[in-house]
Amino acid sequence: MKALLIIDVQNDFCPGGALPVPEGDQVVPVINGILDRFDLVVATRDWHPEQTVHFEKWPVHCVRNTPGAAFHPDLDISKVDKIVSKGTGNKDDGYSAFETEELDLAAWLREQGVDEVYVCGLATEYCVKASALDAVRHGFRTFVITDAVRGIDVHPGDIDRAMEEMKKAGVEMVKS
Ligand code: VGL
Ligand code: ZN
Repeated sequence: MKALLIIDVQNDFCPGGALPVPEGDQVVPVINGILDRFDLVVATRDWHPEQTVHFEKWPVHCVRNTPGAAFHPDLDISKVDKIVSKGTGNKDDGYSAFETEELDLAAWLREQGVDEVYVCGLATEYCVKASALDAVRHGFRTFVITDAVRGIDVHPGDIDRAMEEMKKAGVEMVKS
């Protein structure tokens, strides 16, 4: 069973948002076009409290229940089976979809019969990387859909380094 894990395709991570990922919105049509190929679709959302240590590193973004935290309006959430909120605590970054307060995602995916996890969304070197590395650690065959992710590259080369780190850990790179 194949699951698609859509990471944080939210307004604040798209151009015009509070923490824009360059071309972040360009993943939306790519993701919409592949949804039907998966047995299960999970979408995460960065869902921060108003105050968190995370905002010492980053501009305030994706505060829960604000327009910036909403999914990109063109993302087809009608085909999403489960929405997982992450970054909900105030003491850490909460980058990984596998470290949330509300759900043991690895256990839940396994219960559904999932053995392959395909990761897409934003941002490549933060939440996509953390989630893909955790998926491998939890024993899933793990893929990153390279044309359905975008990164920030705060320090030029961050995205490339993240791709290498994921490959070394056993993540496979595929195109949509
Ligand atoms: C993310 C930076 C801050 C992400 C979340 O979703 O990759 N990046 N918060
Ligand atoms: Zn965040």
